[in-house]
Amino acid sequence: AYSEQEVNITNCDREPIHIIGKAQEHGVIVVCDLNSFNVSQCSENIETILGIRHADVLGKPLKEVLSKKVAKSFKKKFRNDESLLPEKLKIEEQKFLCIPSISGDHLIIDVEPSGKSLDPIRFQEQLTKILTELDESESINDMCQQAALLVKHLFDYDRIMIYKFDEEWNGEVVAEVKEPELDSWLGLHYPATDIPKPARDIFLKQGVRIISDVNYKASPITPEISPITGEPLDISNSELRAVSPIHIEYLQNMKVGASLTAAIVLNGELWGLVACHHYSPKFINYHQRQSCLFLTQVFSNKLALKTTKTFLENTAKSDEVRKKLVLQMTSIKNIEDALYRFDPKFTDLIECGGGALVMDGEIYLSGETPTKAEIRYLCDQFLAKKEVYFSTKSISALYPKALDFKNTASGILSVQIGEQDNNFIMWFRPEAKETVNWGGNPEKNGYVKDGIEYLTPRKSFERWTEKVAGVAQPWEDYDLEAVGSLRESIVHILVKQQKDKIDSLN
Ligand code: BLA
Repeated sequence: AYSEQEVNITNCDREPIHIIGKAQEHGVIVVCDLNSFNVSQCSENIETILGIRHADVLGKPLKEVLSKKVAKSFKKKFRNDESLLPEKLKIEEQKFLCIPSISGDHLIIDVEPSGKSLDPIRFQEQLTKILTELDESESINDMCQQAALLVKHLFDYDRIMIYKFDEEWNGEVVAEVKEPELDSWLGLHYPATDIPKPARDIFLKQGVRIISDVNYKASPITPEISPITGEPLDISNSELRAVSPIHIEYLQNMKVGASLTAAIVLNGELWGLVACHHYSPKFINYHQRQSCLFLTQVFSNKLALKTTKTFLENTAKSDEVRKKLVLQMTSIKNIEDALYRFDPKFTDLIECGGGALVMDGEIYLSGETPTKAEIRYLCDQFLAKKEVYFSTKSISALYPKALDFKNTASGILSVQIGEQDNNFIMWFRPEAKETVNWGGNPEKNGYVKDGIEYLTPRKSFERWTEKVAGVAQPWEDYDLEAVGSLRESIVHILVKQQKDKIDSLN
């Protein structure tokens, strides 16, 4: 069973947030049996929100608990295999929205205040604005900034961030729009543990989520165990699902009162989040959350287009350089001279700090590099045992001696030329230095409770900074592509030179 005590900062991935068994305070979770359409479980705040006694609803037909209309519509759509849509509900002049989702044999209904209904013309204006403004942005950075501005404009949270994941699920704040009195968090990084895998998985499915009041009292869903399955109920599709106590502490440490989070998805994977903070409670209604979902979907589509475009542009740029290098190699004959004595050099092929050619026992350097002795040692002790292509953004993680030259070569991309000889072409990238700091932030450094260290984002940031010693900007797939093409060209030229030599002897 679920126990808060068992979870601490070292095992976040194991917290079973999908069966948390509680609802946020601003709405009621009503669960019913999809066979009988009788209510099987319900959050206890039904008394305060809908004025219905909890004891009176269990086992009752859904139509008697909510309304005939709502129950009939869900039932009909479910039985016809149609997708279920939110239904309006009015109880004593108060307007609610019943938002359905399905979990196994259960229908889960989030009953929440419907808020002001949206004027359809204004709604359409909003969507058009989203489309045009994101369309006009030039780069991915620009698009992130535009998206943050749009979200600020639409929902007015105090701080809007676009948070981007790296390949290990650490994240960086890449765009921010905020109230002027707040410190900027732009450029700050956080470790993957701040958003554990279960939380990321739910985002991928659900897309958008609010925490309306960080200091709320979660309302238990009772009975705790589903009478239908005899197991805890998976409520991960419910937007009203209560929040992990660890994440609540995290937000409380930041003095955040409410949040809105939305997923940015690229090629089926979580690329990043729109993360919004408010410094007091804040509820945005279902329709507003749908607008936010629309925004992130438009954003995701544009992101896919821009990413493809960036790949093609970089590949084209490298290909220009590769063609010139080929021309130099075919006219000069001496391959190493052709690669590093003229303009362009092999280091112009991709973005790097420097590079080395290791050819027939000689080493030729270009740009910022480790010493020749260090490179020779690296080739003999490490690279010679690797595949033809080798790349890493942190060579020191695999070969600790490399920390000595982290300022020139934390990242290494190398190709072997010729299978037997130890001939290599290598590109280097220096350690990516973190330039942003928390200057002037008066916040404390996290705290310890019951022997467990809990984290504030500031502490997370410091932990991240320690972790990235000896780590360079990662190599992109277009870098690998460019290096692969160059190798093919060189092999081609070498084979031809060999053949010409043999022909001239005959
Ligand atoms: C969830 N952590 C989250 C979420 C975000 C972050 C955005 C999703 C919130 C939501 O569902 O609405 C992290 N938020 C950030 C970061 C920034 C921010 C990095 O604004 C930076 C500006 N959190 C920890 C540690 C643990 C942890 C150490 O820091 C684990 C022990 C857990 N985070 C945690 C859990 C959730 C979470 C369990 C899921 C909460 C839930 O959905 O119930």
